[in-house]
Amino acid sequence: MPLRFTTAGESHGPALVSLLEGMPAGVPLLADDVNTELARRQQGYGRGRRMQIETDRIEFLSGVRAGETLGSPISMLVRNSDWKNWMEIMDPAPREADTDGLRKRHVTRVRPGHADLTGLLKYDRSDARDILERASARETTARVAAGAICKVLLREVGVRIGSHLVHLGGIDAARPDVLPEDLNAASDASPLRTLDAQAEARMIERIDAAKKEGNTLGGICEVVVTGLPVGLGSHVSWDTRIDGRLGQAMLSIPAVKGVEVGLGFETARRTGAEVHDEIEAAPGRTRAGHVRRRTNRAGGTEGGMTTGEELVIRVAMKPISTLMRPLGTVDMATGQAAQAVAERSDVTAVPAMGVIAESMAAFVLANALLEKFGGDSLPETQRNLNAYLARLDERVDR
Ligand code: EPS
Repeated sequence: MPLRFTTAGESHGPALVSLLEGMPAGVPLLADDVNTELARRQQGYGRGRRMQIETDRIEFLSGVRAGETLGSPISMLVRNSDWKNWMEIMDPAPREADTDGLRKRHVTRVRPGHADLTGLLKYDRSDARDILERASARETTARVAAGAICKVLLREVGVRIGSHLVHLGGIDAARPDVLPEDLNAASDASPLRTLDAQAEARMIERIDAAKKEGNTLGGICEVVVTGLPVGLGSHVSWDTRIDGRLGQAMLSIPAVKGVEVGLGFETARRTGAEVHDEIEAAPGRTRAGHVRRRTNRAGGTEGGMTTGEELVIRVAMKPISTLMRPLGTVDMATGQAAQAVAERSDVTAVPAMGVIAESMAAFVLANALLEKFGGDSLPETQRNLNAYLARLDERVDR
């Protein structure tokens, strides 16, 4: 894997860390390129109070100098403003025993659907805070930071990633046949990141009602990538297939339960003639190999490789598992039936999930790009890509 990233940090600890290795030198990079993406992730109607406390911003700790990447590991720090309210609870120093005050804050009434219970059993802990602090979707801040840099690399080679929300809590948004040229400019203008204003109004009512009920809502976002060259990923082995790699990345996002590429599950219901995209010559479409699919039901991949058509992925998120009107559970301290803990949370975070899905897609695609074209500097990567594109051009000139 030419590109790797890892994250560290607890939700109410001092900070989050994002470490990205393998980015070529010479990629123009400003803190603002990352901060803009972090701010996008913090948006969305239905978020809780925590998003008013935090204004996520990175500090580069390494890997960037004078506005360009150096080719060395890029590390970024995002401080948690809320930490000051959690310093005693999150203190790493050893303590003899928890005070009564601290013990009262133990999480033992584990939430159905959350990592609380399984994590507590697996890691042999008595306070589920030891699990939930890391299971928290706060971690996705650090993913978006790494993904933002991958997006810059992709932008430099003509690839753009956007997303929009297509479903929330039982309400579908209409998807326009032709998406706006700048997808994110259009979707970010909506409080739910959807392109259907009528559906948006109904979704907002649905969120308000769920909030009153102490309930939560899930939904679906669509990620769209344009400008990809044909041939990222490979058919040759299970773990080189681009759709498999995208699927893994998407399913690793907290609360994501399903991923579709193109028509996805619908392909299973149709005949072959209704599924496969007919191919026609299209001189000038270099990145697709001078052909066009008349339709794009495949969603931009065939044989585990990008086709050069738009990549279209749909990502489904379940409702958040912290309900203000809690579900029944077992208190793991006493073994008695109980109501689950109701920690402050969001009614829905589906709009934010779209931004996280973009970031994960950016990482997978940047990785596949560097795998195919390599390069220790951005100009070298670009030269290698251009040589490949020139070869695709030669094939039509024959
Ligand atoms: C989260 C619970 C809430 C969310 C949080 C994810 O945080 P808190 O417990 O501090 O109120 O706001 O999301 C973020 C902090 C974030 O940055 O997205 C959870 O339990 O997963």
